[in-house]
Amino acid sequence: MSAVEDAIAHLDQYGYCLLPELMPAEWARSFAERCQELHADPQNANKISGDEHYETLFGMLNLDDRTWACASHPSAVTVARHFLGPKCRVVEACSKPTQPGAPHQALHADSAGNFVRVPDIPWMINSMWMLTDFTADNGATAVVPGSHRSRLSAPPADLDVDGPHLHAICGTAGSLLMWHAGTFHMARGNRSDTVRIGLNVAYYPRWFNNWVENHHQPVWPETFERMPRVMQSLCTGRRVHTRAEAYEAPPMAPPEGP
Ligand SMILES: O=C(O)CCC(=O)C(=O)O
Repeated sequence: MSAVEDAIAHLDQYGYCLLPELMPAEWARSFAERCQELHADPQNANKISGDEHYETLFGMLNLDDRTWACASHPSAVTVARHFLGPKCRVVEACSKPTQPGAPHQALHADSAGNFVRVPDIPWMINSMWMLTDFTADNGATAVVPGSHRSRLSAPPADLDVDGPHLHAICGTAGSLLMWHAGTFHMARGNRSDTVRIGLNVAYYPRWFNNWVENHHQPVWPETFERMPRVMQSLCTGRRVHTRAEAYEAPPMAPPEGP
């Protein structure tokens, strides 16, 4: 089996897979440095959520073209298409630094909050490019293997995040972690003295209503124009500047009962 076929089989069985060293480590580390500058730029403040420990900068497809090389990497796309179909798309890419002193992120599944019971087919394949080395001490993403088969939209409240169910997925800069959205996961706390930076790229099937993720940024028309064909073929959503233009309006509150 090829490395990608192995990765697909692993993701199918355990809910995640690791593709080590897909990009040169120095390339990834230099991209990580740029991510830090983008987080510090006041022009991007309206695209950032989180706090001083763990920030998410949305809209990376518009902010740094290296994002495209990650999002359209043939191994990543092969895995995403295997689970979501040939027409799946890249909907968002974000930079996620975990600062020294950060506590564990809350354990969660992705884009599952609107399901009463999650479907038994994948509704999203998520991914994390390690732009710095990921270690158990500096905030590596941790997963609960097999939890994608639970059909739960959120982890059981009593699951001990410091117990044996959580596996820290470690790798050198340039490696790629991919997971089924139903796999319970979190960024571990950062007990080291260096920042951990990941580039998160989210793949969705076209039937999914991406309005549910309320920070996602659309691909700008001028970004789309500059993209190579392979990246354009993965960005088939509306090319606009604001979320209001990209996604349908939030639903109205249900009418009062009699
Ligand atoms: O930053 C991480 O390691 C985890 C990211 C995450 O939980 C997510 O993108 O849903």
